Amino acid sequence: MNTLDPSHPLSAARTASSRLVRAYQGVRQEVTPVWFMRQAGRSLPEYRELRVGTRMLDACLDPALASEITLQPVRRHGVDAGIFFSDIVIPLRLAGVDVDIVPGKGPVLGSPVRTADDVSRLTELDPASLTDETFAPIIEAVRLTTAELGDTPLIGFAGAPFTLAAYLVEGGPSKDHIRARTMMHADPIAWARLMDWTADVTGAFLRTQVVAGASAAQLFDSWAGSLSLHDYATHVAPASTRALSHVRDLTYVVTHAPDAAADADARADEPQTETRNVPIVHFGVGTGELLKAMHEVGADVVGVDYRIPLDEASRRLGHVVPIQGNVDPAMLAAPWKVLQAHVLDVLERGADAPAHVLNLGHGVPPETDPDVLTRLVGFVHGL
Ligand code: 1CP
Repeated sequence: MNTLDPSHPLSAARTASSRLVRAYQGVRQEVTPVWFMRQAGRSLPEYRELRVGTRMLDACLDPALASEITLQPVRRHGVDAGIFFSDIVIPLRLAGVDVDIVPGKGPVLGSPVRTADDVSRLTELDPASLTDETFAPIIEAVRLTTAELGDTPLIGFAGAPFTLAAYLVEGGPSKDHIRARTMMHADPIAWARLMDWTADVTGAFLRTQVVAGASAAQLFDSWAGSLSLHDYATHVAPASTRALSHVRDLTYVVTHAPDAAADADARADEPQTETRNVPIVHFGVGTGELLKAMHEVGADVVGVDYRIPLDEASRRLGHVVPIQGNVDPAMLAAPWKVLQAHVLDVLERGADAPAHVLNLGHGVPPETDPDVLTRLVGFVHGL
């Protein structure tokens, strides 16, 4: 167990009783908390303006810029959380991998990792080299951001080993991640080495954000939906557990005011303390068949994409897991009445789970009218 610093927003009781954190811990909130995946980014004119002339990864490593971009959607929409502006490939870059983000495309590798020798070369980059010094721009950006956010929690995130490996092996974005899926069967030993290395690199990135001030952690296994349940369980889940083990031990202590209604044995005049862990969310696209397995790798909350209704997702999770999702991003451009009816349906189905955080089923499409997101937040908060 590792207790967060007393100045951490969770320990200092700034975010510990926020709607988002409590919902992630399974306590249903009177008002459903809401945030949007990819809320910081291309749908906002103020983002596009700030990004002019700065490459994506340079923006991520500029603390003042990354912090400002993280705060933009919180100010504009009044969402219940900020998501740290960064990218899943940042820890790869900081570990020494030749990777860039090409505008309009996504992550592109200088040399793809296709053979056992390539894996050996990659894994010579020691994850232990990712120290606080290497992560300094991330730590500084998180500190600047949480100082501004006050009682609003910041969500830290990282890519899951499989999703990162899909980019490493393919060399860039791909449709079915077929080379990565071939490697896991053709050379399971090299694959396991690749996954373990990636787990430690991405896990260090996630831990850094939480220790620096994030109040929750989300692991994105965006492309896990291309896997069968068997392949996921055998060749992917152990590495995701390993990645999450970097944050699983992080705890904080909350102190409850003396409670007059406390049980008779407890000294009513003494404050009660309780140790809680930093909540972990696990999300993937098209992962209806994997929800239970994705919970079991060590997540507290499961993010659901728009392909499966939340009541069905909750049933598959045994009705005991808080869920996040799953407004269809396509609905954001539909007439308001249509979107409103869809959101009400999502909320009603989300009532099947112990707690629900409203989100999209995947990221905000770049062409989304930001005013629709603001209106949606107001609508959910006003219910
Ligand atoms: O030019 C630009 O503005 C770059 C577009 C962009 C942005 C805004 C990229 C390139 N990354 C990001 C930021 C980002 N990436 C965030 C923080 C902002 C927020 O969510 O509000 C997050 C959480 C990510 C995570 C990310 N990057 C994922 C997982 C989430 C998901 O959407 O599934 C993935 C798969 C990536 C890779 C990536 N980075 C960028 C792009 C365009 C892509 C996807 C490429 C592909 O389709 O394979």
